[in-house]
Amino acid sequence: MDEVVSDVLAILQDLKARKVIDWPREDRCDVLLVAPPFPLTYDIAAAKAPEYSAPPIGLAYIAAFLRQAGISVDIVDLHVSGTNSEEIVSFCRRKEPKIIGLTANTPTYPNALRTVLHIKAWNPGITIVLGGVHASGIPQNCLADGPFDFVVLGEGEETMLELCRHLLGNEGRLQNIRGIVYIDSDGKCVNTIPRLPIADLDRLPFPARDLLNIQEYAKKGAICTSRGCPNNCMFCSCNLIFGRQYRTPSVKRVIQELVHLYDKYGIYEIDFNDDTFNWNPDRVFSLCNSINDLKLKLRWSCFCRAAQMTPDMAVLMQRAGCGAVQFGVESGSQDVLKSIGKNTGLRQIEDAVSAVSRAGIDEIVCGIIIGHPQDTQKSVEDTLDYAEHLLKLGATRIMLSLLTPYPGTQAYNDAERLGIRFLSHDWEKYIFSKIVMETDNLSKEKVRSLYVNGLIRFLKHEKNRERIWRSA
Ligand code: B12
Ligand code: SF4
Repeated sequence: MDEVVSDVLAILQDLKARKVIDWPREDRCDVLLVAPPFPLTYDIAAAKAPEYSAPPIGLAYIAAFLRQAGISVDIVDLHVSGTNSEEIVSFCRRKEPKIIGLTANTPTYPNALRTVLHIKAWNPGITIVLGGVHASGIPQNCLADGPFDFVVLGEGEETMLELCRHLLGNEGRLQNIRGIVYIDSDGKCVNTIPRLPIADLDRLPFPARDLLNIQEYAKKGAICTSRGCPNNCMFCSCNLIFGRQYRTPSVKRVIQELVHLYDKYGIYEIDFNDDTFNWNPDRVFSLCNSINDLKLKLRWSCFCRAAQMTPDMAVLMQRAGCGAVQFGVESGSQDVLKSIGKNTGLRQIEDAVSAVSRAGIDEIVCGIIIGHPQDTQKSVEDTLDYAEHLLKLGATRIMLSLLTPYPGTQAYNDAERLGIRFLSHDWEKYIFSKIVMETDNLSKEKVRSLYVNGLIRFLKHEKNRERIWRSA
């Protein structure tokens, strides 16, 4: 059957080359953006699991920016279309792109690589650009893997546009495009000058959700109302993407996007994907007041910093439709919090959880990490006790993770000094629930038993509650 299909395609290609027929313009694109499938370390049914079913909003931003500049572009999310990275070739045959742009975080990187190997086997001449957090952490390693031609570092809209203009229309010089890494004709790795973050986020068009089958995702309403986080927690990769400068579009622009989501897609359940939604309290007040004044009926979730949370803020957020808040608590030991650069006090965390609970926000998720370099058996046990205490204060779920030193983070770059010993560089295992490292204080066996004990302890608690995190 495959042979018949490729014969027919070959005949069609030939007729097209001789201008006997022309394929409709909208089926072709110059740039095809691809999200790889999740690794099989996730449940085979991960494609349908609500907690992982989210649109690749980064690619949708890039697509909208390119399209606005007149470049034809499409997106394919191989994750929702199944788990087979070979499928990409049939898309490429149809779309005939000149440039393929892939996104990857660390666990999806191996599948991004597999996907590209299929593409290059089909067409060795096609240009492949890799973006996203993994490549931003270790660009040289990704290029050394072979099939990628360029890595785009961090925030990708402007860089990808300049790169596409250069590749498609020979505009500008490659060396002058900020924020890219590539191997030049002498085999030298070139790392161009870093790109400055986009100052005016109102300039960005809304993500091109029309290029995604948005209704297929459980978390259809993903939206970013800010970029960047001024903190520098040693395990976190966020700064690799949007940097440490906290930037926001205007409240008016955010409201327009919320209205657009409802008018165009009927979406009113929103996940604010911001790294730190409440970094600027004035903005939170202003946004929530606008939602309330306009009587927008929304139900939303966000990631907040405990240190910035106040009772007034929590009440206003609840009135504006906030149904779930997640705090990165990380540890119940003040010394460990200090050592990881968290800049939050235990008292602030307790006050924040109590305030959000009293305000009547249904879901309060507290993220805890086990295995920090300074962690000992005692500090982890204290942390588990502390998490139990937070449940008593109103937290509804403890999300327990293992420290995972993602490429480009301080935990990764300074691993030796911090006493981190890598046990695996199988990136598919970098999902917070597999042991990929150990320290002098905590062997992998010790970490495993503490982690399992913690899971059992909190599972029991969750079972007693009938709330399910954002998955309705
Ligand atoms: C919301 C979120 C989720 C959601 C939705 C994910 C999604 N599909 O968007 C859910 C809950 C599903 C999720 C799951 C996970 N997540 Co998550 N998530 C986030 C969060 C908070 C926001 C993501 C987002 O919307 N970003 C906004 C968009 C616009 O940014 P972006 O996608 O990075 O795209 C920009 C650039 O990276 C670049 N770019 C990206 N791709 C490309 C491609 C090309 C060609 C170009 C040129 C540029 C480019 O340009 C874009 C626009 O500027 C980030 C933190 C963060 N700041 O990114 C963590 C983050 C991405 N998640 C992380 C992790 C670890 C996970 C999980 C592994 C957790 C787990 N235990 O399973 C899973 C992985 C799921 C998977 N297989 O992909 C880590 C990734 C670290 C790493 N090195 O891999 C992050 C960075 C958090 C952190 N603190 O470190 N996540
Ligand atoms: S963990 Fe949270 S507060 Fe710390 S750097 Fe990352 S996004 Fe910012």
